[in-house]
Amino acid sequence: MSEPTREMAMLKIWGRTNSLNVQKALLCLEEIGLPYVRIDAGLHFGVNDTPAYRAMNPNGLVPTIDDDGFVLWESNSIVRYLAATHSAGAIWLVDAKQRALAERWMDWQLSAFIPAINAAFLQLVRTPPAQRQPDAIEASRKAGERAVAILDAHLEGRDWLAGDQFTIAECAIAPVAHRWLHLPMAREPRPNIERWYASVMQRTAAQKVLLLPLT
Ligand SMILES: N[C@@H](CCC(=O)N[C@@H](CS)C(=O)NCC(=O)O)C(=O)O
Repeated sequence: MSEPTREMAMLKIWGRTNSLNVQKALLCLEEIGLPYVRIDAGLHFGVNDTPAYRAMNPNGLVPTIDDDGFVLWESNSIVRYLAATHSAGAIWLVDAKQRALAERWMDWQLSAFIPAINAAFLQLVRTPPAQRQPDAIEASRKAGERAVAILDAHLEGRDWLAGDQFTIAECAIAPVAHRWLHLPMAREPRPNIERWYASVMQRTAAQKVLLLPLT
């Protein structure tokens, strides 16, 4: 007698759509074309402070995914897992050296890009004008400019961050670049980033995930 077959559960992702870390995972899911159910969580939605959520993700942060019982948190790890399991040879580069060059930008996004611009984002988008700290905004603006100068120089003469196509590097960097480019403050012109960002935004996945006001 043959074993009864079990339907795979659809992938679930917890996280609000205005979270940049959630956007990284959503961008990856949309690029891959994998069906998923998204559950609002974080900030005013709550959910991420419940015992049930913390049992999945002890950090109480978003995003978290559940892929048929396989639970994973940390947005870049989620991007790597989804791309490796569903997009080998496309957004997941199979060649180890090529992939390392893409993954480097994911690590740079976490360790350098977001730390540089986060204070400016929190001040300009999530802090009432009367409570803003101009010095904190200016320090973050300057740090952001130093970071994007590195990114802009890398994109000189390149269409994509690594290899010759949209990869996991874009999944991690594009939501942060989108945030930087839409912060209500003065910025230096960065022609290579602007050209690359325009290419990213021509893609249906990016239009679905990133065309939101900053909130
Ligand atoms: N390193 C984690 C950071 C996750 C994180 O900081 N998530 C933020 C949103 S971008 C969060 O959960 N904030 C609390 C909340 O939304 O309630 C990752 O990349 O997944």
